[in-house]
Amino acid sequence: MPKEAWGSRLGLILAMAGNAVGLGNFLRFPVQAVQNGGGAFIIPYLICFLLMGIPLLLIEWSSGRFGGKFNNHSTPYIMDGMGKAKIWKYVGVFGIFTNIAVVAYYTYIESWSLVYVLHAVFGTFEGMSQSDVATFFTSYVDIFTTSTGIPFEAVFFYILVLALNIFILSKGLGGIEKVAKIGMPLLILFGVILAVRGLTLGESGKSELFPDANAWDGLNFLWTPQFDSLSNPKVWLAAAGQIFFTLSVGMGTIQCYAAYIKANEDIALNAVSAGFMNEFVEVVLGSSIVIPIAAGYLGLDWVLENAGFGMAFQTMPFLFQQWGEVAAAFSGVLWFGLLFFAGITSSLAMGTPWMGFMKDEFGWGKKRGAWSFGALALIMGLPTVLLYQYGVFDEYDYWAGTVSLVVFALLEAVLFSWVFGINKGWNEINEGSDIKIPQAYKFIIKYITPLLLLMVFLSALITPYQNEWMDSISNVLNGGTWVLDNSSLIKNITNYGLKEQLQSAINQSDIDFLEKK
Ligand code: LEU
Repeated sequence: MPKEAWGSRLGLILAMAGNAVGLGNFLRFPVQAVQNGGGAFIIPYLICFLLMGIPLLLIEWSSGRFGGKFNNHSTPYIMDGMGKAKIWKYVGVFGIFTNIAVVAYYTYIESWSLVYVLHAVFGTFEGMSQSDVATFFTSYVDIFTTSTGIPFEAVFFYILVLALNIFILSKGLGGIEKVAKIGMPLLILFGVILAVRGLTLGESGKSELFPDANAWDGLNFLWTPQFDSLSNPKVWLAAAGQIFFTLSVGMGTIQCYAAYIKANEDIALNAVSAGFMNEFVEVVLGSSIVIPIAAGYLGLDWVLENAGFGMAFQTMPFLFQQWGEVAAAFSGVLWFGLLFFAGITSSLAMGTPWMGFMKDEFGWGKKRGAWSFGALALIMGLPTVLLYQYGVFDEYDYWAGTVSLVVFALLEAVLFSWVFGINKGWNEINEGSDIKIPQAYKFIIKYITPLLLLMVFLSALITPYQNEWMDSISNVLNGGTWVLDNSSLIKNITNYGLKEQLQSAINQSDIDFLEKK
């Protein structure tokens, strides 16, 4: 029986929900939804949640609690205990590095949020034009605008946020639980207030410059289902990617949290509750803030053209100014405070696999575990801060935040159903459970989830030119060749750094065919 355990069921659910609810819910989801056709995205997204998200949650929660029974608290040890081959331990180690690479850039965004709370309070954005607000951000992260080549403010706050994470982690589960108990309710409260604003803004932001501004257009775009997207692999891949990222599956953080659940305690209901809580925050709150508020002032067309990660920091502070000085400060604190809480409850989770591993392998205590984690995160993270303009940040997001999650999820799904064995696995899921998971999930976990994960992985390998699947297939049927997109995994692995040269070497007639479409 593990000595350390969660203080209460509420604490556990809030910590697990805090792990899942993160920057992805507010920054990544709306952008993915807009870029993949709004209502066209939602159906594949929900199907991916049911067929991959829920099964992976059940796999991870039950694997974690199983490992905890043998006093294992880290993915290498938990996985090692589930399969005889030594390789599983190394798969677990691979999972740990995903966490460190994600936390490296994730805490950088966390630090922006904290800084922007302060700037909102001090009224930095007062009277700024939209382009001033946007420039404010670019010069914050820019190494070229400082004479030394080091963006000191950015580095300072990055290290401060890392230190805060180390401090909380060194307090152990109790510290994580406390932050989740404060952070999650506040996040939801802040989110609800902003969402009410988003949902009631209507046409009040209309101006001479933006006569089409209408928040309802943004909401309609997101919420009018379009079934034609169901045949487009591009949308499915984006939906699957968002599900992995938002639920924090495929990284091992859930296993490590679940390792501290007592052997006879429920996991089925807890896993499903935390998963649904994440979906509520993502689908309801995440889609009711940035998109309608931006559409309410700048119009849906602007949103469609400019939807991107930058909206949160480069546009929102300007839009808040439209509500007057006090309301702008207030909204800025709510919005960036919400992002900060969302971020920190997730980054803390990413510390636990490393700390658990050091504990299992070397018997390290919490302080040593937390400091060594912080040091690794700093070493990995400084390049994202100092070389932001060179795309280091995006590379981390691609390799750690996208590819690794799918690879790890596929391997753990195989381990659970085919090596550990679905019958044993199903018993683990149902042991002590407060709800009955439908029997169909036994079939889904064994066959459908691994198969879908394999398909996602293979499709990422061979993503066609400009992600145009239908056209590429018809090009091949017409005797052409399959032209890979630069975003395809194969290209990223083999042509790294040489993308342009190789791009120009591919068959021009195939490109012409695809571009004519
Ligand atoms: N689930 C988190 C989020 O939505 C991300 C994860 C990689 C920790 O932001």
